[in-house]
Amino acid sequence: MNDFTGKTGLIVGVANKRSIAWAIAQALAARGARLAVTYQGERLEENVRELCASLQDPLLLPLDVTDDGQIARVFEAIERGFGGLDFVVHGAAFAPREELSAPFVETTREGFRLSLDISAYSLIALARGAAPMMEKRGGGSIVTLTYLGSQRVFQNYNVMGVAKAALEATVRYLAADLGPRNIRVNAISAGPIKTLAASGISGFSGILQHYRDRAPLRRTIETAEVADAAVFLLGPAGRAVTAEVLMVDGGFHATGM
Ligand code: NAD
Ligand code: 0WE
Repeated sequence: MNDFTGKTGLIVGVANKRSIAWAIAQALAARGARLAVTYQGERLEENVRELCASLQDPLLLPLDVTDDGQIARVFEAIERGFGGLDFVVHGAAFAPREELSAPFVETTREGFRLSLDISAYSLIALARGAAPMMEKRGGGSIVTLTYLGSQRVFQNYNVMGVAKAALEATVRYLAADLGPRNIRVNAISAGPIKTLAASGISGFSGILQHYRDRAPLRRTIETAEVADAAVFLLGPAGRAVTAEVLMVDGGFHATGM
């Protein structure tokens, strides 16, 4: 059920070994998948190159998701290198640091634009690039990463919450659009994990402790647990699941008082 031998995938959102997208890449590679892994700019290239040394014949490609030219070149390289594509993992998110500390009402037009461009629009652009190659393979599966801050207010998550709400709606609209071509689109809503994207967010250890105290499982989650959910959604076990937001948060989302 969870065999990815002969399958090829695109992984976007690896910054370092703690990245959720990296845990997903490892889980897929361990099951036989061949991967194209992208890095955002030269600053991260060396890091990602070292990680990918452990993969079987990876394609390493630069990708800033705000750049349509780079997106086009990624799919050209995959067509040339792999001759097809079965899945995409989207783990790119960004909001300017100030937007995650100032009061939400102070959200700037440019901060809003950039946050939604990188964190939500990019899924549409990647799905459009991937769809023709997936269709040739008889279908495909796309997974993105989201957070409960899309549905509930978390102090300081601010415009990222708005971006994740847009991302989750994008999942549903893409699923409806691409479903007839047997391309599935889903999101995993992960509980908080101390990754690069979480570092420097003031009060993050307090958020982790709140989940330990309140989540039904009384603990936080690990990247490997998100990866197992991704393996399900990307592989044949998830073949009837699309337009879904799968909560992988120890049950925190269900708690009230
Ligand atoms: P991370 O910092 O390892 O990953 C974020 C990635 O986004 C980085 O690889 C970064 O290079 C990439 N990125 C940012 N701007 C980009 C751009 N313009 N072009 C291309 N890539 C760009 O942190 P992570 O926690 O692994 O985050 C991955 C995803 O998981 C994000 O969507 C995040 O919102 C989501 N998520 C994280 C948590 C958490 O607590 N860590 C919880 C739920 C969801
Ligand atoms: O999606 C995220 C964080 C994404 C993120 C992180 C940063 C930090 C560095 C986006 N943009 C930036 N910009 C930077 O300059 N998470 C789900 C993790 C997270 O971030 C929070 C959280 C949680 C959880 C911010 C405030 C409150 C809770």
